[in-house]
Amino acid sequence: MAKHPVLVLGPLMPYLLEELERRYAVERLYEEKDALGFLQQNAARFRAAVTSTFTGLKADMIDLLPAVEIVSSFGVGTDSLDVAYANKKGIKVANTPDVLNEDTANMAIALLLATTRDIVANDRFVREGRWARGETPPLAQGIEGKKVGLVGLGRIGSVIAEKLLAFGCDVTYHTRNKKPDVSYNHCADLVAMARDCAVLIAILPGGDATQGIISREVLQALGSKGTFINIARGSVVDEVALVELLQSGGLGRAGLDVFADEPRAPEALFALDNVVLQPHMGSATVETREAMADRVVSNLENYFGAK
Ligand code: 8YV
Repeated sequence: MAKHPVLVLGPLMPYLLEELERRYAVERLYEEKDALGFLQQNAARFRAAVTSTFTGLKADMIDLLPAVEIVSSFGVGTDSLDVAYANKKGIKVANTPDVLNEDTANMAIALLLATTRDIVANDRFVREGRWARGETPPLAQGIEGKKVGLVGLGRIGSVIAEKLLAFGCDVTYHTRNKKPDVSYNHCADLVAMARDCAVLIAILPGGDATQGIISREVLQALGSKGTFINIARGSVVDEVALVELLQSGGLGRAGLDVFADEPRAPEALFALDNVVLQPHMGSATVETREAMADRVVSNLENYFGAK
């Protein structure tokens, strides 16, 4: 049987491209010099496309794919995908949930420990010879017994909560609606929760509904001894306020894996010792990225298998 043509909209990890090529007649839109011309000539051939949270799927691209029935996306987040518009046009959009829960939760824990224990600043302290010269770094902060507030308690948030229990943290969470099946304390007022917590961890979806939800007021309530961890999306926090408060000491520490304008992180953060920065690495382990890739493929296979 001839292989189904599959249009890849943006760059993907080599493992995923190989797995796709094994099964489908893959064509790479992002390598076309004249992508629009290519689509005008060829779009009618593709019933399936592959994208990622990084490449996204905007309404104007959907309009250029008249024969596509399924878009399989690498990543769990759908904030860069216009799912509502795709669905309206009869296109199914599939993502890669669950397989990245553990590693993304581990990134939250890694940032929490790295940030509160000043791991990166103290690494620099040793390398710069300051320890050898007799200097003493300031004391760090412990997390045992501390109240940690999760902003969001979805699939990844729930895994973070379980891991926090092992560190002796007191877990509380903020979501629009209280979850019926969890025992953690629910806090409807995010500012009040921040005031009460030593640490706030953002793990909620991006998009219009959550834009700027971690406001200046929330960060101020977390305060000069507080730690903010973001493994969600840069869009969920007022980044200008975040930078200002970290510079002034109005907020104690931050561990940030995501930013408003990736791949750029605010340069003002680079000089700060109270901040640990990561280039959006939450799901970026070999194991998890391969599992995500397998999911992209199985989403297509299930679709074509069911047809
Ligand atoms: C990305 C992510 O998938 O899944 C998500 O929503 O943010 C990441 O795991 C990754 O950066 C690839 O686009």
